[in-house]
Amino acid sequence: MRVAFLGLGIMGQSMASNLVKAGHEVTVWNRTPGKLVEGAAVAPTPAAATQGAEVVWLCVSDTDAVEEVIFGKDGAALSLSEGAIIADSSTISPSATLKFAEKVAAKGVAWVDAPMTGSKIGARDGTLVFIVGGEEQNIERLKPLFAAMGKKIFRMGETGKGQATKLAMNLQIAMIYEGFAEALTLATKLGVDSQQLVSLIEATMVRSGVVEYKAPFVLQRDFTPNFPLRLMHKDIRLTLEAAKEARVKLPGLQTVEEIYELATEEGNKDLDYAATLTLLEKWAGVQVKGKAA
Ligand code: NA7
Repeated sequence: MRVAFLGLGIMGQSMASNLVKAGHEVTVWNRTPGKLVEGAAVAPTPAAATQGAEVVWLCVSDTDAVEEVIFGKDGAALSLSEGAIIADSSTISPSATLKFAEKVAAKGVAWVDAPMTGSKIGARDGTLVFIVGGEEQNIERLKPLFAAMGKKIFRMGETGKGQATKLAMNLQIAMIYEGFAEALTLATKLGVDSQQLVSLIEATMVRSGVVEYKAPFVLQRDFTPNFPLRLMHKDIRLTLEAAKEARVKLPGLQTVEEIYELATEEGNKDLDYAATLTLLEKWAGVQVKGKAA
């Protein structure tokens, strides 16, 4: 398929590369020039990349970035062909997604929201899980592309439902991790060995995919970003906004948001979100240690 891929960040660069490897004809664009994908053509603007594309795949930071890339100066909307599909793997506002979809529908273009989970390793290995909203027939057309970048697709309903579900998923990731970080901090302060605590967690119903994934990094104090704190913070804010629009109260997440705010003030926004632990450690006057540390 002819694909314009817009946004070559941590996730987008690997995703576009996997599309090329699967034999698709890919033209890439990134706001900051110089990011390349072997085997893909490079366009100077989103509009130029979109010329003649059957699918425009987006993977940029946030709602404003999606708006700019599609509807801004030299945006993709200027050269969308009738019958094209926009697939958006950025995590953005569900209500803004509906507005954007309505705008491009006037040009005969469909919008599929396709945020994903699986972090940079999943993007690199083509094992992402896509959480998708849109018409079944459009998702069907995108299947070869999904297959090149991921291992599973969950269709959650019409356009917008992918983003809504992604927020509900990240809400849990953020809160489960904070629970783990608080438990580690308290246990360390009370003199419990953190490696032993992790072994116990893994042997009991307290275990979770989040802890299983994060514990080895945390115990080695490796906070290099798999999923940067700034992006999780963005998702937490999006979730709180969506909850406000829907008149849903999320008091637990509200508190977690304050921790992210403070972690950002501490200068940790570009570390992995696991680095929120360091704030708890600072308050408690302890440092969690693993066997290897
Ligand atoms: P990164 O690595 O922070 O990459 C973000 C990308 O978005 C990168 O290509 C940026 O371009 C681009 N970006 C950011 N703002 C804009 C604007 N205003 N216009 C155009 N392009 C922009 O994020 P990830 O790849 O980890 O994640 C991407 C999304 O997937 C995000 O929603 C996550 O929550 C999930 P730059 O190179 O800075 O010029």
